[in-house]
Amino acid sequence: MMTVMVGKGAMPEKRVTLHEGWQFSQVGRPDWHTATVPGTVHQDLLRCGLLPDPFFGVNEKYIQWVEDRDWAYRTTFGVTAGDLAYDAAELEFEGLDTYADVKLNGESILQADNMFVGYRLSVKKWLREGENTLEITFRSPIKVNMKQYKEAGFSYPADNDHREEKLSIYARKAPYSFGWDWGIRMVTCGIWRPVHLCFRDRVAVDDLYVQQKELTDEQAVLNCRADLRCLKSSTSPIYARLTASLKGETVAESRREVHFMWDSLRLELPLTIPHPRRWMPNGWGEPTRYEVTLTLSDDEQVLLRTTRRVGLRTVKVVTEKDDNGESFYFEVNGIPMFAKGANYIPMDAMLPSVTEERYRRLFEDVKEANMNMLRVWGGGTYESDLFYDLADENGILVWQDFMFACTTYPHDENFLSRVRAEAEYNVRRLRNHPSLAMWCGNNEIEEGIKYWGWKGKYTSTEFEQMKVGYDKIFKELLPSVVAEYDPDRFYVHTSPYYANWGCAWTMGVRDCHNWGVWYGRKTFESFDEDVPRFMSEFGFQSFPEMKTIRTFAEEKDFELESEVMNAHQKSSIGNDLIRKYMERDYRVPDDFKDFVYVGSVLQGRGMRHGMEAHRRNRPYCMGTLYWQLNDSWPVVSWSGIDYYGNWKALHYQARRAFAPVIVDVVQQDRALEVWTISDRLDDIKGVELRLQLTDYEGNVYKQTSKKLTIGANASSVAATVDLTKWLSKKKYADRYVLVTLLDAERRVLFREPHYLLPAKHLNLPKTYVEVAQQIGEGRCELRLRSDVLVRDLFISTDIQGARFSDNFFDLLPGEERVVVITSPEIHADESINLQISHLRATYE
Ligand code: NHV
Repeated sequence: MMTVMVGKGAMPEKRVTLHEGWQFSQVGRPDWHTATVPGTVHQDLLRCGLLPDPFFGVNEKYIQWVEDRDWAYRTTFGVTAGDLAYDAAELEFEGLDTYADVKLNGESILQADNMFVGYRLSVKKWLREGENTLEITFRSPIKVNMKQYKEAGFSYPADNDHREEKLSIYARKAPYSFGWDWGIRMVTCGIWRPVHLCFRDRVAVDDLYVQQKELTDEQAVLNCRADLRCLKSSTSPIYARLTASLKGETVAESRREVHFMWDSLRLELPLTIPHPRRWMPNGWGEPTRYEVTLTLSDDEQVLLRTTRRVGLRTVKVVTEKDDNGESFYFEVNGIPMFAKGANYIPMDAMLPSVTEERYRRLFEDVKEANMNMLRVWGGGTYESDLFYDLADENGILVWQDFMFACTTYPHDENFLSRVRAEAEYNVRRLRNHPSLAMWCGNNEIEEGIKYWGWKGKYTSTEFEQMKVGYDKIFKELLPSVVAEYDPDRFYVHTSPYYANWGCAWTMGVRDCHNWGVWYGRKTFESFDEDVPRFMSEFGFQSFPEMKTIRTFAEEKDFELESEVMNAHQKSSIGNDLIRKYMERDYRVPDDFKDFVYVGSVLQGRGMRHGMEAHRRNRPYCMGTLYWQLNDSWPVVSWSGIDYYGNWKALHYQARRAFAPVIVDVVQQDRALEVWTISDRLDDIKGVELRLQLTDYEGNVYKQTSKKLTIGANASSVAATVDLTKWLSKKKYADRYVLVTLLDAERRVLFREPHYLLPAKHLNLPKTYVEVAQQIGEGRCELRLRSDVLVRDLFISTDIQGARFSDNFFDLLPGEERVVVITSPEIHADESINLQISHLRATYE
């Protein structure tokens, strides 16, 4: 029996998560199993032993049946009389994947159809005191969308969708889960984000938008807009108090008394922060954040409180026509910023398994590599709140794609309304983040329409309709949503904007995906010539290291084209291209493990060549984002960090190429042009640049040095060397130029060898690397030394995910180098297994 409290005062908001007691079942079967929420059906099946490890061997093919079935989830939860005394009870789903029919106590309350939106439902009328039942049926996206596919009479381009019937385009569901050229196909379903039940009195805050109106050294003027919903009309007022605070200290405040007379009310409150501290991107200073808190109270107590962490900064995307075409760069706090970073893909094929710790670690990896930008690429998801919080906290700007990639999409009314809902939801969710730099409609769809031969593949009506749909979604719908909800943020309908790597003259216009290296088989040196205004994608594949390969393959599979390796190489031309490029610059090892190692060196050095060319060419080129930062399962791919968090050579090389101050040597056969490049905001005075012609034992034959000032936020030629005066060409194989940059306090800013020939032509010496280990709890310190130069030294351990302070570097003759390995699996009393690889050890 329900008790009704009479004349009660309003109560503070109560929020409970509904993550307990869930069970799942295949629809039509009697057996129910324990489920985890948030989660996916694949994770649940795995935990119950009903699926083999999808990442192992060729198991991908044994899990495909899951997508064709419907899956049911259910739980029960208790509600008290006190809960029911609240004015409102709301059920909040942050994400349902994807076609979900939700029933509460047998009553149908929601038919969800978009993984990318959250749902809030007013449920008080269906709740009862005691036990309540929540049931969700996830209908197979294959079955749901097959109908549309059959009706359409043609198949959309969607080449990355690894099933004969291309259905992914009909579902508003992460495109990569249908397969990608680095992705396992796992068409998931489930309650993939948190579920809450919220009880509130009088008032709810649907949204709090903190808009920056003005930012100068003197003050920041903010306008905060709260969308309030009245849950019960009353004549007594509600008091709104808005504060901004920095490290716990209130720096601005405003108050308002609100009288509710309608269902909803938009409350606008200004805040003026004196002498604001700016949010700065990584490398330029602190990403300072203020806390803006809205507190709503009645005469007696606080009803609810909601906080946003905001950063005060300006970000302008500058696109100006000039003689070369059109620029594209980010001006942050009024200063042109060279963007350094990578393209981010979802961190897992089973997204809910990504823990906070994994997200944190990824952002450490990004920050440590001197990056200041990530592009959240359009074939994945709009990321979790935590992701953007971490971007804010670490000073990493985010280029945010809407989730459309590499294919055209339908544009019927139903589809468009789902897209609108998703755009509104996510723009409102993300717009308060200082890290959010821009919106982009899609990945490579216009490029596809123009260059990927779709015109010839479809009838003229089909093709014209695809173009109509393109304009509707990317040139009308999405920009109108951005203009309405996030008017201060830049929007562009696609990436790349215009530049196409197959068409050199277009490269002068805005951002470019340069796949001339890799697909176009162009040399890494072509990066010196093919310089765009902003490189938003360029990449080269490599295998993950052996300890990652061992997680999915056995010794018998260790062959490039074995069935298991091929199941983990989704690019049909991948192995061939890796070998072709390796042949150009390296001695290609016969041994599989050596091939894997040299492949990583190849990718790292080749990609670094591009990053340096892009930085050198500033301000013409103002950004470089490598493809791709991470992996969603253990696989051969373009990534710099593998699924288990191990950095490939690429990520170490990116860290070097992206250091605030670098030296970049450009060789024209018999001359060196030595550049200094700095992203620092101060001039660096009293710097010494030293160039030493050295042999592999460390003997110096020639040297030159120069004192200089490195200009702020710029690149320039610091020195040139006429090699004909230094050595004959015959000696190129036996010498290198050691490049050192010392600051005024004689600290090393940069120190690395420049080789005069490709690695395969060098007479590298055979050597033995001495290694001393000092082990402590969680940490192992290595001291490495060799009498002669060691090139591309790679230290590996069996410890999955161990972190290395450095790796894939050249050990200079006679110099000791300290490398620290950290992992919770390292224990003071146990020595660890180490393997040392280097280039000279891969051939006789
Ligand atoms: O193939 C690697 C990556 C993809 O994973 C991802 O979709 O947006 N890649 C390649 C290209 N774009 C992307 C460009 N691809 C081509 C363009 C034109 C001809 C051939 C390939 C990413």
